[in-house]
Amino acid sequence: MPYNHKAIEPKWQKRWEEAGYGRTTETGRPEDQLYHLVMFPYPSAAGLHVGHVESYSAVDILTRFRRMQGKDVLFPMGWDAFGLPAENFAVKTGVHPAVTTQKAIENYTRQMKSLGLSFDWSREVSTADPAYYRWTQWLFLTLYKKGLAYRAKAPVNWCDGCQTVLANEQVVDGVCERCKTVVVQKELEQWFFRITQYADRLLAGLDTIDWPEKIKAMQRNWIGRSEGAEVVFVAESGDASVTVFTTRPDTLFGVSYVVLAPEHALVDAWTTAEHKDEVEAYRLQASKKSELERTQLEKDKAGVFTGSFVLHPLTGARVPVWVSDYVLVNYGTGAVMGVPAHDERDWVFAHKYSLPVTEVVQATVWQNPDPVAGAHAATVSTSVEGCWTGAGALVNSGAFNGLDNETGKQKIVDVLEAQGKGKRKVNYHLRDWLVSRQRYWGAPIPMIWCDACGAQPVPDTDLPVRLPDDVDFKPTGKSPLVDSKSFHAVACPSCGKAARRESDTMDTFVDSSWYYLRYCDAHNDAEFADREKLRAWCPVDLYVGGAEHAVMHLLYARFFAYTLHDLGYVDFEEPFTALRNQGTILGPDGEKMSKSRGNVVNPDEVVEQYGADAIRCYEMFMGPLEDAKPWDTKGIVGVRRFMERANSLLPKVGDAADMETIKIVHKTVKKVTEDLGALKFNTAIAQMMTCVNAMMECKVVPRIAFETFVKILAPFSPHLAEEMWETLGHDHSVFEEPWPKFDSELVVDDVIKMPVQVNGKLRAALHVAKTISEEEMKTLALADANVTKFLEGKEVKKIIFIPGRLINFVVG
Ligand code: ANZ
Ligand code: ZN
Repeated sequence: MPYNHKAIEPKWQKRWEEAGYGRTTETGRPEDQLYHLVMFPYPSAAGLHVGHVESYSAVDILTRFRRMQGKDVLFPMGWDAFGLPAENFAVKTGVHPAVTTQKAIENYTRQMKSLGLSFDWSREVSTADPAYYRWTQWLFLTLYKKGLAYRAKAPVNWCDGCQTVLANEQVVDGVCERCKTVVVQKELEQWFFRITQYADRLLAGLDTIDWPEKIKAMQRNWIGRSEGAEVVFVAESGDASVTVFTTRPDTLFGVSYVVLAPEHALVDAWTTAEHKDEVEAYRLQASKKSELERTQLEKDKAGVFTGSFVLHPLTGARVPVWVSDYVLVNYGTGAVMGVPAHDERDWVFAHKYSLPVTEVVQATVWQNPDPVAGAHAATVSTSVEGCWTGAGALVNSGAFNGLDNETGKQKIVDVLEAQGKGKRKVNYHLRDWLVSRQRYWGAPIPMIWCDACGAQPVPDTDLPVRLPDDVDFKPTGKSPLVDSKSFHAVACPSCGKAARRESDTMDTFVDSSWYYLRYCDAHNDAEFADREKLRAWCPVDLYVGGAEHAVMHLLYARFFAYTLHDLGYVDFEEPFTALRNQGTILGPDGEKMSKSRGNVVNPDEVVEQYGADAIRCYEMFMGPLEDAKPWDTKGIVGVRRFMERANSLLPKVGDAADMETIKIVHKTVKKVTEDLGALKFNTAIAQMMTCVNAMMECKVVPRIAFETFVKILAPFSPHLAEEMWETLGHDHSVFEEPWPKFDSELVVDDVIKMPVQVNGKLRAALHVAKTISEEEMKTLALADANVTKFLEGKEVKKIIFIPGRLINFVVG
């Protein structure tokens, strides 16, 4: 029986809106309050895509289910509204980003409502709303006052495409994550957040949260904890020294040169007159390269000699000092000891410039007690032949000869520490978060520059610092705010003299690092959120979104939570207790959906043709939530047919004492309840399909069974379920019904096929009552010829009996 989704879906959406369905009741019973969050979208002109529908539907289903279980669930929605696409559109067309963004938000809202998503719209937030970014600015100032926000001149990532600096996290394989322009390094003064101060805790916290291992691994890798030592090389002249960072102090006796990064502070002082021109030319050339070009292994490792020498800390040998751009100034100490025999980059470099290569770690099989592992170790050599980066015994290393290199490493550092020539050191690859952007469509950084007083924070009472409208959007490499007269002229809050506002805006990741807090108390204009409300809802119980946010958003949000915790604003450190990533929905051709491929499925069209209930259920039925899966039009037709079949049962509902059907529904309740708890939507739907098929066989479908079925269908297919519920004669919403319980007696099959094993091998399978006792089962099994055949002449040592599952005879 087809049903008219175009009539019933808007009807129920209107009723829910009127009844305020989705609004939290704030029960005040923390044990009943849950916080379900989906990553809020950037409202783009393209509208929602099927990937949004996937994660939003999943969490909507779970939320409606928990509400029926009596929970008060916070399930909010908002807009990550600042950002470059709207600004770039303004550059092209002159249409103000606020206008474009507002239009997009309206479209997204319409689409979300058409899908029957039960967000608590009373808590909607937009990061571009001054009432919101006022608190983003307050957060900036709070970090600033605690020394966690600072301005510094540093080599930073510059994207010529976006005409702005980028955070390290926004540079992917050397190119701008957004526009793919190769990112270059520039020395610029910028604003940073001191995320590195939290490196250790951000690492340790990962062990306490229920997140996908893959995401945790990416964060660990990004934080990049690296254990090693700093080693001091004193200049030959004796009046200066350079410190290097190495993870391989065991290779100290293999050092044949020291390399400084071209930007290293010692380069000028240590370059002799004779080498000045060459070094200068080299530095200029290096400054034009991207970090990608500098770190690629295949690249020719070029460098220049400074003319100076340092002394080896243990042997006293003369070691030449070179400059090369394969050493990065902003990692470790910006200086490296070159060990060509055991480091691939050093190997290439040494061969190019004929520097000595001394083997100090010998990959010998004999010294490994396990010959197999030893042989294996010897085969996993390196991509550069002759260069051994693995383990082995120390040779050419004086008193340390013969030690395995791990032991040698510790002993060598012990000696360096004892002689004051080095110390153990842990480094992190994580860099401080660069948060200033030279763009318009973002939250202004609330600082004021005064010639007399220097950088001054905007007083809290003057927040928000609003974005002006009199700007030219054309990017010039400077913030468009620089030229807004109305914006930058301001009195210094300290001395009152004429000063100017900071004209950079904040990275939009700052906006999105704390939005989940604002939902707890979206309209508070005295605080970013009330402490009690934060306590009631946070941390987020379940967060669902795309895996592409593994390091940026998810790391920044964790950093903010840790800082707010330390500053006494929140009780928790980890913001998201559990995280799940939805898998990518591919086009019908199995490829990533893209405009150019023409394989994009537009959710609006699917809703129009098949209905919101059908797209929700179909996307959940496609496969496990976290898997990538291709769109299949036949699939959605099948899901729609399932709902029509369910609907077609209505006229058959009546009084019948049909235990078989009642049992199937109980089994379905059990399966759906358990599957929802585990976010296994696809198998829950499969069970409901089985249930409908069974009911199709009935002459009369017992009312009690059918009503129970409608209740469990409701979270998945809310409109149709409400309509069916009404047709069944109810005048209240099905969502006011408690989630059905199953009777455990009714979900067991009475007769099962119990396997009989002898020494774990299957020898028979007998139809028996599920509740059969061990004694009875033993008797039956021993009456089976195939079992006795295998027991003959043997002693039964033990009988393993798992009630309802199996019996196993262990014989000797
Ligand atoms: C000597 C050595 C011998 C090294 C050897 C490796 C193998 P991670 O794991 O990333 O911390 N290094 C140190 N600072 C660097 C910089 N600023 N730019 C480029 N390379 C730098 O790597 C640490 C290793 O990378 C250090 O250990 C150093 O080279 C190099 F057989 O020191 B090693
Ligand atoms: Zn860019």
